[in-house]
Parts: sequence; C-alpha cells; structure tokens
Amino acid sequence: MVKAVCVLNGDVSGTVYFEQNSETGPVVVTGEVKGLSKGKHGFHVHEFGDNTNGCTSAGAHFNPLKLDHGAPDSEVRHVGDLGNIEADVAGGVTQVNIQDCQISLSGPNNIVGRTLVVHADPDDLGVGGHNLSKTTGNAGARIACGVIGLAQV
Ligand SMILES: [Cu+2]
Ligand SMILES: [Zn+2]
Repeated sequence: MVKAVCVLNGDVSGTVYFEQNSETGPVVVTGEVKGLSKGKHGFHVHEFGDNTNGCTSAGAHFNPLKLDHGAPDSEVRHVGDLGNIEADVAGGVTQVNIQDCQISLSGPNNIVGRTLVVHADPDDLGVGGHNLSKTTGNAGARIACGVIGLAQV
C-alpha cells in the first residue's frame, strides 16, 4: 500500500490523505478542510509541486494525456480533476471523501510531488459554457494549496 498526505495552507486550511492498495487500483482521498465558504469549491491536483510563488507556481491542472478539463467521472478530463468539495455551512469543517480511478501514487499518473489546490468557486466540470470551462472549470482563485508527499504507511 502507498499513502500520501497533503497539508493545505492559505485562506483555508486542511489535511488530506491519499491511499492506494494496488498500483493500478483506485486512490481513496480523505481528510478535512476548515474555513470554506458555503458551497462547492474546485478541488484539483495541479502539475508542479512548486509553491515558491504561492499556489500560482503549481501551474495548470495535472494533465499528462493533454485532454480537456472535465468531471471526475468523465472520460475526457485532466488526471488532476477531482471535481468539487462542498461545504454545508460557512466556516466549518468540510469532510473530504473521494475515490478516484485516474490519479495514482506511482506510474505515469503519479500525483506525489505535485500540488493539491482548493478554489474559491465551484468547478463547472467543463460544462459551464465559460471560456475557462474546458481548462480550469472556471473555479476562480486558488485559496489554499499544499504539496502532496509520501506519508508513513
Ligand atoms: Cu485547480
Ligand atoms: Zn482540470
């Protein structure tokens, strides 16, 4: 089993864990994010584990297959497209509980060493009709991020 972890820092904070039992199996993403405004917030793995200029230097969505942005359950998506997390109330603790079949903790879709980003706005999952829908889901500012690193198993 491989485990990874990300400590999110910024306007909100959180800790997110990634667990994968086999090299090609799904990755289970769990954890919590504190302080979000009520509603949906885009949640992605961005290409670089570089936070030298804050979340900006993490680059674009992790997209090794050079496809358009999309929903997590869509065939056309970036590997890093994990959709949204949703806060039921403002300023509370939002639980993260995602299972994803494209991100991996090894191999070509490896997300270890890249950056997890939480956005200000909802990810429209590529279907919002905005000129950014097919690249970022028009999810707005990057309000928190952190580099994904290997965790103790
Ligand atoms: Cu993003
Ligand atoms: Zn994307």
